[in-house]
Amino acid sequence: MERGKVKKKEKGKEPEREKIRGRGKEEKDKRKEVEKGNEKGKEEEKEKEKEQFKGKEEKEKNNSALAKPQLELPEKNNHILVLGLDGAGKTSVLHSLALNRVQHSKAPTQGFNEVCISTEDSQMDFLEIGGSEPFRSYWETYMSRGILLIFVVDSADHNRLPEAKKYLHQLIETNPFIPLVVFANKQDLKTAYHITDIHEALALSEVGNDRKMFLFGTQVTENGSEIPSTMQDAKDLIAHLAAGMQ
Ligand code: G3D
Ligand code: MG
Repeated sequence: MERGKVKKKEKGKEPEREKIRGRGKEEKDKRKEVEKGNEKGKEEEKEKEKEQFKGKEEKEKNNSALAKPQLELPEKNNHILVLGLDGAGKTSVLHSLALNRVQHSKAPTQGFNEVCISTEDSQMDFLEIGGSEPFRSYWETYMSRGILLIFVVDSADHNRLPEAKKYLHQLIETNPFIPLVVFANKQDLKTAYHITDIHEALALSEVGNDRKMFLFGTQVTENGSEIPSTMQDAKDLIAHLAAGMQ
């Protein structure tokens, strides 16, 4: 069984929004991704994509849903938030976690992406909020409602690490107990900082004694290849943490 749902709305001064949902199940040959683009100030669609995601026939069923800017902000309280500066690799990492296969993003996220990953034991609702300036104002709004924060950084983007650090610390100050999982992404790049340097650059020793904090080096390289074991480990941990926060 598979389902797809596209929802798009636009209103007033709100940023352009669009919502895409795609769900894949165990069927090996089926892959589905629905993607639409919409731009503020324009009434016409800018892009529309459909692609079938292939659900992996292992122990789990993967349901993925992506959303771009949408008028009605997701109201759920149990989101796993995926935040970080634009270009860090949030969407790529999310797609890859959902499919257990490397899947690069196709375009910068202009709003929100919701991705639901279901396993036999649990369901995880991820919410990625775009990392470019116009969307950062939404980050804090969601912090109080999130159950887990995944913060993604581009380990090779040395110049913007201070900015990433600033936002990360602003965010976690608003929610002293939310567990934090940091993805030091793009470890495949030669210039990428090692995770120990990322730990220091982001001042992760200062995230608070009462907070669970984990740091993973991740990479999303060749499309279609299996995700690295570190990412699988991260996914398992996220499922465990999320289950503990429900
Ligand atoms: P974002 O959602 O945080 O904004 P994206 O980031 O997932 O859209 O990724 C931004 C760019 O980084 C994309 O390239 C994507 O393919 C690339 N990328 C993501 N993860 C990795 C990684 O681990 N290693 C490398 N080398 N590249 C990665 P484009 O070219 O589309 O901008
Ligand atoms: Mg994105």
